[in-house]
Amino acid sequence: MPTAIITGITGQDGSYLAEFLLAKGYEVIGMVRRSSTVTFQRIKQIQDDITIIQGDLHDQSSLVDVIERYRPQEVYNLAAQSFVPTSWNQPVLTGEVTALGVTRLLEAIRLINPETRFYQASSSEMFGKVREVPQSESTPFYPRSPYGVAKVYAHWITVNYRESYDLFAVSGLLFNHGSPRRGLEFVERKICHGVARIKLGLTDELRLGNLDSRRDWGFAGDYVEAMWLMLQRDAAEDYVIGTGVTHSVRELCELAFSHVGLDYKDYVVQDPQFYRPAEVDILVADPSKAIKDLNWEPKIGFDGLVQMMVDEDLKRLALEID
Ligand code: NAP
Ligand code: G4F
Repeated sequence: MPTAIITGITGQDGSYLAEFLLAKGYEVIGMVRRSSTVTFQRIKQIQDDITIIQGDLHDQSSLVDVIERYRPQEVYNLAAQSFVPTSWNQPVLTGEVTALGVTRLLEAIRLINPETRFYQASSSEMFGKVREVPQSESTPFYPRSPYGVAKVYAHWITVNYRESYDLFAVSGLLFNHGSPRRGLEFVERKICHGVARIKLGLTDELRLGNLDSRRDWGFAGDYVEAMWLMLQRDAAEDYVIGTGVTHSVRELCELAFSHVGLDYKDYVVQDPQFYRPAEVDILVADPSKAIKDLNWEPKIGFDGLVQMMVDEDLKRLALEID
């Protein structure tokens, strides 16, 4: 039975990846940071099937301890300060966790178990002020936030450890992916959750920022399969993962509201507090390398994702009201 360690297992992607690896017969070890309250909401359905161990990307010795104890075949580094606006308020913390945390983990692997295969959760935010459309593995980076800058560092340190020490270390350049488990602060969940609250009469407005930026949104459950596929290859290479289709935040609003028979123009209020100091205007993936090498394709598109998220929030909120 292969052993995999997932950092960030309590997050959206961590929960889907853990379920995916359990179904493949892996022993799954989830690294979680200490907190004063339980953060296991997304993994409560599999808690008896996984092992939880404490560790923090800030703390080198905790990472050494995790690798030493389990000597895993695969490590998936999904942990990060992952919310872009927070990275302007907490740029040093974002650099410590999202950038330097990756070096700490790679050092632990290099020193203790260099046979471990390593996946780094890189981001389309690295393309930022895009140099070409669509974005592929060869598109130059131009990050627009401290988060994007930290992810560029994390990407290159992953490449550098591969080239310097011959580690099997890969960087997955993933475009936006959501799900009913997405954090409430990210725009697609904020909109779908807001639509459900409005439909159920719990509120009568939704305050958003820039409606004109465009993203390539897919379903998180599809994307964790691509992470695993990257680590099953003969050679370590980096891959862009996305749907190849882009939509504006406004289009997302139109679709989510119309799914429950409402018009977004009656409810959405633009609020300057949600504008960013520097925006990423358009992201759209060229996933052709992943389609060819990994035989990977997204199963759920934009419409299916938005409808699934609205329906799930309607169901959950209706139960809470009861
Ligand atoms: P998420 O839901 O925000 O989860 C982040 C995870 O990181 C949580 O489990 C969190 O733990 C953990 N974490 C934060 N700081 C930590 C620290 N110092 N030490 C250990 N763990 C820490 O993010 P996600 O959407 O699942 O994304 C997973 C990864 O993919 C992230 O690296 C993100 O930047 C990247 N990414 C995401 C997308 C996307 O669209 N979802 C696209 C490209 C790349 P707590 O539960 O304790 O907070
Ligand atoms: O949902 P967002 O906060 O996602 P963003 O900034 O694209 O980052 C997400 O995707 C990245 C991959 O590209 C990940 F690496 C990262 O960890 C995260 O998962 O914002 C999307 C767009 C932005 O242009 C933003 O300005 O939506 C716009 N937006 C408009 N109103 C809003 C809002 N974003 C948020 N969060 N909240 C709003 O009210």
